[in-house]
Amino acid sequence: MSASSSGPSLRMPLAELQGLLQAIFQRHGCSEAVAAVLADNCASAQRDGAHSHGVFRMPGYVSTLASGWVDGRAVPQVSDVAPGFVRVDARGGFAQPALAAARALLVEKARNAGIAVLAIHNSHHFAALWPDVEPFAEQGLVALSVVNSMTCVVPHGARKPLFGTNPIAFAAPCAGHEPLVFDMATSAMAHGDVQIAAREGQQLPAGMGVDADGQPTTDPKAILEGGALLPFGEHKGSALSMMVELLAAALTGGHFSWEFDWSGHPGAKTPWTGQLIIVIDPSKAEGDRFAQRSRELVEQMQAAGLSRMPGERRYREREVAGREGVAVSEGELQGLRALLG
Ligand code: NDP
Ligand code: PYC
Repeated sequence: MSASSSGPSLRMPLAELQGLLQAIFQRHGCSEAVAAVLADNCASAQRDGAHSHGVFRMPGYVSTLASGWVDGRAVPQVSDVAPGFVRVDARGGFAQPALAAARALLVEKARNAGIAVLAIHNSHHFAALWPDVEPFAEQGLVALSVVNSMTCVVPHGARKPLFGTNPIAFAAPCAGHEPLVFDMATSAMAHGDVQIAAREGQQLPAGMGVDADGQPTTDPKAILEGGALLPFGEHKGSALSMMVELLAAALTGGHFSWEFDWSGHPGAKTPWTGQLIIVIDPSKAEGDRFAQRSRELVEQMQAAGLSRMPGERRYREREVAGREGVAVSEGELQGLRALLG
């Protein structure tokens, strides 16, 4: 179900796509509440052209649910552990419903204390990370999140894979502008994009990964079948990936990327790890100036010659989708309907 190999693109209303995805999640064992959160997340990724985590992911969600690896009906347990700290046990369910359950308390704490941390463990994250942070910036807050995934990245200078693709997402308000958001894997490429390239028979740029013998390769199948990805930016991306393991797993009480064994659950695709979110109320430092300063930064970057901000491609896709509907190929739509059974 890749973005471009499955026939001409149709356009459908966001609500219709959400409804279809929600029905699929419920059909495959999710509670209504969990299905609604996941459907919103996945449809939003598709709307924004974040194809490695849009409807492309639905067969993976379904096979994981069928394998019994994840609990689609889990009710997260939220603990108010300190003035600036919330913990959530996702109880073997997905991370997004855990965040949804803790969101109001987290925002209240960030507004009271100036900063608050949300530590989620016993959770599965199979999605893009920006949907987890962007809404905080829409409320005038600054947010940073990290999540670790599954072993498929060789740390810089090491001989075998250990880290996950471990993304970092950041969002900040900006006056007169959509929130400034970036969301990036700490691997040279997201695993999802390697899968898409493999399905489409495309080669990758040099420097993305190694084959089963540890030799550099541009063949996505060689990376997926016994090989591994590399961190982006050599030792620098590797250090960030190490930080993600520490914050998302060691600090939250979740699993490191190599600590779970899904071999007894054929079809399982979702990493069973942890997630950390830090939310800051910038009004505590600069009154109402932060968003204006953020705007000044953007203007200076543009004056320096920058023609594209991180997040801008998604906002452009979102705007088109708002007018014309969300792009879904015929093949993808057929695949989704087949998942309804
Ligand atoms: P990309 O490399 O495509 O993009 C990374 C960031 O850089 C985005 O914010 C993007 O903005 C921005 N960007 C891209 N090109 C430019 C440019 N030329 N100039 C300025 N900014 C630019 O993302 P990745 O492939 O690293 O990650 C893809 C997705 O995979 C992410 O959503 C990530 O969360 C997800 N992921 C999830 C994992 C999980 O465990 N759940 C694991 C790993 C990845 P824009 O969005 O506008 O393109
Ligand atoms: O694309 O690297 C990835 C990924 C891992 C888990 C979910 N997405």
